[in-house]
Amino acid sequence: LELETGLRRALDEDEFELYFQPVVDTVTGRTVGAEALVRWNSADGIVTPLRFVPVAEETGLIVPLGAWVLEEACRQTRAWALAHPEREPLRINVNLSAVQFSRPNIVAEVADTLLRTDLPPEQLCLEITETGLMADTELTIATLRELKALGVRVAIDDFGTGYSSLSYLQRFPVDVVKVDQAFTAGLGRSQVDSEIVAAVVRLAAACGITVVAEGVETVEQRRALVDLGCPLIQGYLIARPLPAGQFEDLWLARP
Ligand code: G
Ligand code: G
Ligand code: MN
Ligand code: NA
Repeated sequence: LELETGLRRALDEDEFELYFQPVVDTVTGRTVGAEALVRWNSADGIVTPLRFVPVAEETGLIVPLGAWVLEEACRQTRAWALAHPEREPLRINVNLSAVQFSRPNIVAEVADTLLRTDLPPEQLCLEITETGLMADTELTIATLRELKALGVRVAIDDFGTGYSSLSYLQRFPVDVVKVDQAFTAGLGRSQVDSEIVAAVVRLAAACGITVVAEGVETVEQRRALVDLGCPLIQGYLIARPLPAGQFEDLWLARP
């Protein structure tokens, strides 16, 4: 309850901030995009979303918070593109919780946000967890189709941690699969994890889906992912999630 009160006040007082973690092309080394990750700058220091997102979901506060995250991520991404027209525009990944995704007006909200922020739809990718996608499959597929019709991209987040099967890659109209960091951690240590990542990369390619390996922390893991043909990586090896200014500096400092 204390956390809930704090969250309400934090929304009113603008205490949330977006951090950005680069998503990098394994072949060119270029930063092609970023994942937006919310932070709460509370009076007691920075609070991780692991603590407050579940509370926000239970209380419904995820709706206004999620709307703020989406708007701020789109606004910032558009601002970067306008400030640096010589650079390839960044793709921005925004996490949508299952609660947000299953609201009847989610597609209209996304469309309105794109209009308000003037962000080209193809620059936005919405990340939805495997578990979030499974809730109601007919409705899920219909919503995914409507989002795709807007021109935005959709990613399955934390792939491999829920009850998904590989057949989901064919069933759900998604553009990106994010391989959970647990599998990345197993690369070079667990033959099975390596085989799983290899299978996901192969199947995704066959379905026209791109793959991001999350949680890349070592050069050995990056090497293994390059060898497996994984096109995109994200993780502490490249950068931690960074405040907007630091992310921009890193983006501009690289080719
Ligand atoms: O950013 P990490 O840095 O600690 O994030 C922890 C968890 O919180 C992850 O599962 C991440 O997906 C989730 N998370 C981070 N930002 C957001 C957000 O803006 N919306 C939602 N729904 N989840 C988020
Ligand atoms: O659930 P989701 O994948 O959206 O959340 C991403 C989470 O992973 C965030 O908490 C982010 O801070 C964290 N993260 C990003 N890169 C790494 C990494 O290389 N190692 C670890 N352990 N966590 C990471
Ligand atoms: Mn994510
Ligand atoms: Na993830």
